[in-house]
Amino acid sequence: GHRGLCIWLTGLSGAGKSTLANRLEEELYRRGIHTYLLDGDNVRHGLCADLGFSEEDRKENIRRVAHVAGLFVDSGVVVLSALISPFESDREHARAQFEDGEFVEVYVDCPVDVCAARDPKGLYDKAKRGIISNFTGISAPYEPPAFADVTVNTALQSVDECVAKVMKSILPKLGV
Ligand code: GGZ
Repeated sequence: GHRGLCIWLTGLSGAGKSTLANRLEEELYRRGIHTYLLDGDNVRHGLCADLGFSEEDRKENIRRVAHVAGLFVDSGVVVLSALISPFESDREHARAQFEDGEFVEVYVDCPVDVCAARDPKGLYDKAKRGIISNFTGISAPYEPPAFADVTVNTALQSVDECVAKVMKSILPKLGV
């Protein structure tokens, strides 16, 4: 069997966290590794349905997801978390839930202009017009990670290249 692991993806809306997480799940599945994806979009419909986008609510969102991720990791599952998680302090709190080597922080880096040009859900447009407030990168902060274990740049690298780079760093930690 393999060890449990938390792969924590952080980055702006539209940076490619969900895309990367889904591709990583496929790669891990092919190797017989059991995964579970905790996606911001998804948990905010259930576990975190009562939370908005204030600093306090984002902090609570990350706390809950990190806690659930810890339960999964204890059971031997590889958890992928795909939350913007804009604050370093919250990401470090998440990291502190895990043993050394059980937490991999992946910075899904992409310039805000590129994310805003992609704008798959039209949210950047709404944020710029003031229809959505507290929008990360436009009207709310994002603190780039200082402690990322891996960084991928989705504006410069293909999805395949990003997947390969992350896989290279996590496979040794799985003991496979
Ligand atoms: C940021 C927002 C906001 C605001 C709605 N700010 O790209 P998406 O649409 O599908 O994913 C984003 C998601 C962010 O939720 P997270 O749980 O990842 O955020 S955090 O870690 O900061 O708690 C975006 C959508 O929700 N969305 N309003 N104001 N993103």
